[in-house]
Parts: sequence; C-alpha cells; structure tokens
Amino acid sequence: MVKTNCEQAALPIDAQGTCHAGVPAPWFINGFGKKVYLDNTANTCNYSATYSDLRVSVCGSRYALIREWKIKDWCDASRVLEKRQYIEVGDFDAPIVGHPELDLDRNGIIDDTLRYGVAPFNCFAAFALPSPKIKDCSSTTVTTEIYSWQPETIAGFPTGRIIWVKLDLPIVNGQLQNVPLGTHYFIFKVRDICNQETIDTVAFKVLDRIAPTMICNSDFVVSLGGGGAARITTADVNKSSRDNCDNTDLKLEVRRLIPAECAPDGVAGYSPWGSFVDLSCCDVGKLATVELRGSDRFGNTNSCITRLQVDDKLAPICTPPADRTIKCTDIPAGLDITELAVLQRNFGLPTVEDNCEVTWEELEPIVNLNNCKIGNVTRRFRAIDAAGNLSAGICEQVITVNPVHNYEIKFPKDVVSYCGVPPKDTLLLNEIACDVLAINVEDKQFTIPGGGCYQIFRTYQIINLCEYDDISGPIILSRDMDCDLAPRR
Ligand SMILES: [Ca+2]
Ligand SMILES: [Ca+2]
Ligand SMILES: [Ca+2]
Ligand SMILES: [Ca+2]
Repeated sequence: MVKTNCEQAALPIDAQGTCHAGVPAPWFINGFGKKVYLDNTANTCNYSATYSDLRVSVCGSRYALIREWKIKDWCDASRVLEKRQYIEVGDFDAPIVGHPELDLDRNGIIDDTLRYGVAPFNCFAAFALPSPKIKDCSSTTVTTEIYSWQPETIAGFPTGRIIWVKLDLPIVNGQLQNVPLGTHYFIFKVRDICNQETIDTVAFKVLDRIAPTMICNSDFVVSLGGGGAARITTADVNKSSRDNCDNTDLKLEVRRLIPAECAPDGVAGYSPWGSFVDLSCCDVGKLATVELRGSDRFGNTNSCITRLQVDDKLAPICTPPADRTIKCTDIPAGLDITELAVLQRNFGLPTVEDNCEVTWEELEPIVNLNNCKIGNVTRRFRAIDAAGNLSAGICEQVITVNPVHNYEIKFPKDVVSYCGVPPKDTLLLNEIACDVLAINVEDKQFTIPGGGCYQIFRTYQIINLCEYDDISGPIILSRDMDCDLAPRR
C-alpha cells in the first residue's frame, strides 16, 4: 500500500501515462542480500516486470490505483508471478488555514488584530465577513461562526463565571450585522472535499470610533447673583449632547475663554476643563464664550461653543447719612447749605453696597427754608452700579434747621427839642440770631393853637418776621419799663 499526497510535487508520469517514479516498485532481496526492484528499467538478473493500473476516483483529486504487477522469470519460462500493489494518490491532509490578511486601518500593513468600527448612529458594527487564508489541493468550504466570552447568567442573575457564547448574528448581502462592542472571535471551519477539517480561531475587536454629537444651549443670559458671581455647570450648557454608544458614559466638561481684562495675569486664555466655570462682575455687559466638551468611554471627543450674555440685575443699596437737626445759628454766615459741596463737607456721605462695583451721586436737594433760613433741607442720594442699576426707594437725609431768636432793640428816649424837627432814626436794632425785624414808625403830632410848641407821639411797631404768626397779639412795651412811675427820659 502506497500513499502519495497531492500536496507534494506532481508525480512523474510513466510510459503508461500514470504516476511512476514516486511510487516504489516491488522488490526482493537477491542471494547477495541486495534489494532488487522489479520495474521495467531494472531488468536485471533475468527478471522483468510490467504492470497495469486500474484507477478508482475517491474524492476530489484523490484517487486509487490498483496496480497489477506481472513478473517474468526468464530462467523459468513457465513462471510468471502476479502481484497487486495498491497506490493512493490525492488529498490526505486537512486544509492549511491562516488568519485573514486584511489592512482594515489602511496603513499598508496586514493587521495583527482585526478592528472594526461601529456605525455612526448606533453602537453596532456591520462588515463583510473576512475569509481565512486557505491552502489545500482540493476545493474547500468555509463555515464561519462568531463567539464571545460573556458573563454567565441564570434566570437573569450573573453567576460570576465567564462562558463561551455563540453570537447569532444576521448576515445580509455578505455583511455581518449587529456586531456589538468588544472582543469576539471568528471561528473558521475549513473543510476540504474529503471531509478533512481545520478550525482556526481569530480574535477581532469592535470599537467605537465615533465622536459624540455635541449640542449646546443656544446663547443665553446669565444674571450674576449676590457676591457678583455665577457658576455655570455642564448641565447649564448642555442641551442634548449624545453619543452613538452610551449617553450615560458621556463625560461632559466645560471651560471658558477669559478675556485679557478679566485674567489675573492680563493674558487672555482658557480656564481648565472642569464641571463648571465661574463668571464675575468683570464679565458684566459682555458675551462670555463657554465651550462644552464631551468624551465617550473610548476617548472620542467633540465640543460645542455657546456665548453667554452676562448681566447684573441686582440693584445696589443706598444708605443715607443720619438725619441731622441743627440750630440756625450753627450755620456760619455766608454758608449756603443748599450747595452740594457744602452739604457733603458738613453733613456726611451715603454708604452704598452692591454685588459689583458701585458708586453714588447726590441729586439737588429739596430746600424748604424760609427767609429766616429756618426749615429743612432734604438731601437725596442714589447708588449706581457698574451695570447702570439704580438703588431702589428713598435714600434721603433730612437736615432740620431750628430757629433761634435773639435780638436787641433800643428805643429812643423822650426828647425835647427847641425849634427844628427832632430826628426819627434813633431806633437801634441788633439781630443777634435768626431774626428779621421790620419797623414801622408812626408819628402823631399835637399842636397848641396859637402857640409855637407842639408834641409828637411817636409809635414804633416792630415785627419780627421770623416769629410773627398773624394771630398772636403784640408785645406792648410800657413807656415805664423800669417802673419808676415815670417814663424814661
Ligand atoms: Ca485537503
Ligand atoms: Ca493595517
Ligand atoms: Ca462614540
Ligand atoms: Ca449690581
């Protein structure tokens, strides 16, 4: 029985058109202990041999030869020896199978590990089934199965063990569908026509190479709170960012562009990535650029940018100086207490507070002083923050000026004059405090008939305009103020 494999070099063909040299002929050991082949070419020592073949197909390129040998012994003409030799030629080996030779990443090098990316809008890969590299002298068929190591569950509960699970995936138009993320294995079963099989296992990976889709809230307004700050979180900026694989695994971070005027070192730049960014009074009235970055668990990143209008809507608070009460005599002569500079110098300044920068201003006062400079002056203030917000309500200081009356009047004594007209203006007034004295002088002249003498009764009426109230009676000064029963002379 001789077997020769079709994987070997082609057999030489003999004169009978069948394989020859590779198939050893029958032999015997002669008297000298030498091996003698009984083929036609040998033709030695009075022996000659010939054969005829019966060819029987087995499978594929495999066939059998039943070789009938006839050996003639020339020393004994009647002696012809017939022997049968069985020769099998063909496919005795299972296919030789190598890993698929692919360059999926297109770098010009056959991939060590096959890597497939998932589709943009779901988390499954779809790709053409790869073919293993096959060497066989017969035709072969390939069966491909996909397996994975997966946690074992019983009735939905994990057992803690990892088991080998066949993935039942659809194939549409030669494309394997719905391949999940992870490491899986192609199991190629390559069978030749003689039912000889080789199994090859090739690992492959399904990866997410699709960056998340980032969707920011469109430009929105942020109003700073107390303390002049606002914290903007990723949730504030994120509208509906998502990933093709797992939104719960999407890591969100924000950073902001800090303009030079708001940067501690005066150089514009980005804040570090984090879960929030802070805005300050420096941003009021401007657009703050905030960037939202999303990273899926495979490290694919994408970002979107929004601009925040930063406002300060908190009004400042104004606290006026305390009300004051003064006497009219406290005001030096010539000082105008309706002038702002005078008021601020003498009656204090307001205090103002705000979440951001704030200043104050004093409005023209409401002056309610009479001619005697008595009454009140209402000072009015308001606080203004950097955003232009005005303090609410009244921020007023009332300065009350109380009257003080103090004056001297010296009435002229009686006078006798010889000839001529006595002077009228001997009345002396001294306004020491806050008084305005108005004088009326009325003369009543009494003449003696035929005589050269006459008498004048002179009455002085004096109104202190700072006390006069239209109702009270006058204070009548007696001509005998010193009570000596005689008018003063
Ligand atoms: Ca084979
Ligand atoms: Ca490659
Ligand atoms: Ca992704
Ligand atoms: Ca404010």
